[in-house]
Amino acid sequence: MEDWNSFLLPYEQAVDELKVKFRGLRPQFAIDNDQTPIEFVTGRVKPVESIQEKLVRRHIAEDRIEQDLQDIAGVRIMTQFVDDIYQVVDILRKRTDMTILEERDYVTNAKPSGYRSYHIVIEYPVQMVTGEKKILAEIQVRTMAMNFWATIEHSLNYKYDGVFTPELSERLERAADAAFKLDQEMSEIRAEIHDAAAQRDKEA
Ligand code: 0O2
Repeated sequence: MEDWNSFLLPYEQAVDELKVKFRGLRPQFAIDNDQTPIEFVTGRVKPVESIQEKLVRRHIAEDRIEQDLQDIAGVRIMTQFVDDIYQVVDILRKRTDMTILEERDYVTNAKPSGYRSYHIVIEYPVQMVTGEKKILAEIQVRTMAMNFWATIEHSLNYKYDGVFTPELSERLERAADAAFKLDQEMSEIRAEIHDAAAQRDKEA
């Protein structure tokens, strides 16, 4: 690639726009006093070094990068509860400012590492000075507990690449299961609180 800076410009624009759009959904829930399914939103453009590493690892030719590398623009939506993930996915499916190309449900089907998240690949139009440019972006929707695990596992994997013994991988996988159990417990607690509140209102 001759000029990474200009190549990455539409991706930077897309990440900035998507962050604003998804963050903007939060106050809309607050108006109706509804619990917002979106806790916080982050986004990043994949660093050039990671792009290059992924091109090699996935045997992608540089002239196929725009079609074959789906996560140069990446946005994460964090939720409180597992159910909220699917509520967010439904909201995204109804949007007319992006087209969903692919969905991967690693929430129900965790990766062998223990990783859980809902991945959505979208085609997103960015208005450049030269006209419209459609780019691919990946949206990852996950609970805060899933994010806690994935963030730490990712940084350990990156820092200590190649020294993961099977025993350490297994411990990380068990830690991911523990995070998921925490998610399930929080959902059950919420359900019980809802039931108790409904009962109290009925009796009042
Ligand atoms: P970064 O730094 O987050 O950008 P592949 O990349 O080949 O594994 P694929 O098919 O391209 O997989 O896409 P997939 O699996 O839907 O999404 C890949 C991205 O999901 C990763 O991007 C991570 O963000 C996240 N991810 C997937 N598996 C794991 C995992 O086991 N642990 C953690 N922490 N994150 C995971 P990158 O490019 O790896 O990294």
